[in-house]
Amino acid sequence: MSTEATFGNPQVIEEEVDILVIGGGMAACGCSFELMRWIEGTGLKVKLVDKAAMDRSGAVAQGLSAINTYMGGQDPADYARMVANDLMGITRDDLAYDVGRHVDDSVHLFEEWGLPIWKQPGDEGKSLKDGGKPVRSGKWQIMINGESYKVIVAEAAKKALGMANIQERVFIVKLVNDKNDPTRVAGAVGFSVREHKVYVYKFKACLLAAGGAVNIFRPRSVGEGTGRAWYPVWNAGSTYAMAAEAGAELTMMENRFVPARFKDGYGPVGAWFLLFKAKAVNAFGESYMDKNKEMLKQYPPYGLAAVPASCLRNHLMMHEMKEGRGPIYMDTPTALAKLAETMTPKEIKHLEAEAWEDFLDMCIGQAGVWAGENIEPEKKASELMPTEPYLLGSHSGCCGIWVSGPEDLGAPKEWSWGYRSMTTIKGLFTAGDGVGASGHKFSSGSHAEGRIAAKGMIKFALDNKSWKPELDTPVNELVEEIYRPVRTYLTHKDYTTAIDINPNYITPKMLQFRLQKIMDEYCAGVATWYQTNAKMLSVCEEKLEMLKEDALKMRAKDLHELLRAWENYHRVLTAEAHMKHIQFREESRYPGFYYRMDFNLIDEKNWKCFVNSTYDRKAKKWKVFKKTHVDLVSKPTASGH
Ligand code: SFD
Ligand code: AMP
Repeated sequence: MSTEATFGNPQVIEEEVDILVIGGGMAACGCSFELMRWIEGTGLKVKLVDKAAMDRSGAVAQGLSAINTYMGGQDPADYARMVANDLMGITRDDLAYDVGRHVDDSVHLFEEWGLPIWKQPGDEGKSLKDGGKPVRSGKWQIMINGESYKVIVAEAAKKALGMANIQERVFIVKLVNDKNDPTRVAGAVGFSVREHKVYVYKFKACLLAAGGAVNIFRPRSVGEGTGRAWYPVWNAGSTYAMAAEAGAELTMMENRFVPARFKDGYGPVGAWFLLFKAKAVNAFGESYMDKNKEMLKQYPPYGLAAVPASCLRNHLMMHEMKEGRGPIYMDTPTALAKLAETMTPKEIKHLEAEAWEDFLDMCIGQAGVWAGENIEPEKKASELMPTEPYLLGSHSGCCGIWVSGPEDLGAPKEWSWGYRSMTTIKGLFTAGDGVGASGHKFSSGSHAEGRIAAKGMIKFALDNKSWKPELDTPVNELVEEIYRPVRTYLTHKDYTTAIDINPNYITPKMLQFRLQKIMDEYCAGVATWYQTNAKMLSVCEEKLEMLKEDALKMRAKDLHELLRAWENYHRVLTAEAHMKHIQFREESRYPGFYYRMDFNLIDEKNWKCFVNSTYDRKAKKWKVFKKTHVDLVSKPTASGH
């Protein structure tokens, strides 16, 4: 019999390292770079595994046109206050402050590695580190020529790690707990998306930084646009699902981000609002932020915030749409005309080029929409639209995993348990989209947070140097589980003449449609204008239970479908966590992101708290509970925190 690896008979590769980095995005690149700074002489072995190719993997794949978190001399406590305000008061100020005090160093490194950062006239050629003044689009954001941002950041990480310690195109399916201690992780298992190989890693510590969750809700894009989304479609909830299954405590999974975006292409709006000073208007040219500002008074911090929270901006916008005054437009012609008032014709041409470059640097599809619809932004306004919901912890959202924070910021003792960035499961660390209750890190903050986690991981690995990981499940069982969709396909494929139609299995694509429909219609998606209630949520719960059962019957006719099958499995579990948290929090904390119509208010007395949860992998049950929130930066003090 041949021993050659085939589709149904993968080669199994087992490897033991000290530290495994799962993901190759901003957080993972930051972590890798920092790990290698401290590792010399320790004898620790590191490996990074990414489902894609690091040069273009993750949210920064297409590039970005701004770095949204850069202090540049501002107080990290002010930053932590902004984060809390934008996320309606419930964030971990200790985590946000820690990112704030470290983030600039990452940005300085990006520039040193070759990322072009816009400078004020006269400061061109002077680096940020040497006092060069950046072009700020907003209080915290700086402009970059960022088409190759990810390539630059990945190059530094790859150089630090060495290619021998990097495994690309391997999708990690699950973490494996330790045989002798269920509160500890000992390994991770995944498969190659190019070859018939299953990889089994054992380790002392691991960073789980596989991004946020996209395509859980039915997207607005249909037909030929299907697959177009704002956040990267390859962020499939792996971080949250794998952490939950390993037993880690999640936090704020009810939170989501519904970005207002340029319609159909999902082009980001930040540069238009902040750099070009454009206004968003209803169909009659009225600014809804001015017109509806009284509506802000009923929400904390009761009109006191300098900039209303992202969800509240949506809330005011949707009011116009629901009242019949849509579509909503970004008034690009007025903004550009105003800026052009004091410009020479050459400068005006440059300004128009910048408007295009904003999209060409990070969302080429939107430039495609402009070209396809004959939109010249200086002449014609563009429609804006609130998108389908996204789950993430690094952008303007804060769902994620509950982690150990810094010890020196006066946070409650129980927010810190020895190793910074470790989850409630021993040896399991996270960063970027993985860390809950502290959004607005963006690309730079995620990189910085990866670096912060690296130090905690080195400490943990050294403190446990003689410890040997032992998997709680035999390797052959793990391999069987991962290849189940393949077996299902091979066993049943000849039952019918059309391989997509078969009573014995469901295709990953169909399962994804089903998940998206359930979430859209019952869990406050676009179908119901982001509204739900307890009754709808219990229907959602029941349907998700059945979907979870059927998920075990997904088929994989090739390696690509095997990837899709496991991505969907992660999506279903993440969606379930989201639904359970929304069900538990009996208020509408994020108007404009979602509404519990049966509790359509913010209840500061009962719900100014974190909502956390754990998942029991064996019983397949969630436990959801409150956790006390403590404000660490509510009032500015002389020391800044
Ligand atoms: O315009 C597995 N972001 C912006 N940040 C900024 O600083 N400025 C901007 O301009 C930003 N904008 C923006 C942004 C993102 C997107 C998509 C657009 C516009 C269109 C946000 C940042 O990009 C984001 O905060 C960080 O990238 C988050 O970092 P991180 O590391 O948490 O996630 P990642 O970079 O997506 O990386 C995830 C990695 O995991 C891999 N992966 N590997 C193995 N097994 C699995 N099961 C895996 N699942 C995933 C991925 O391949 C990837 O390497 S704007 O909107 O404001
Ligand atoms: P976006 O392009 O919407 O992802 O936003 C990029 C950055 O700009 C983020 O830091 C946002 O919080 C910020 N931002 C976007 N729109 C506004 C706005 N209208 N007012 C203030 N900040 C904004």
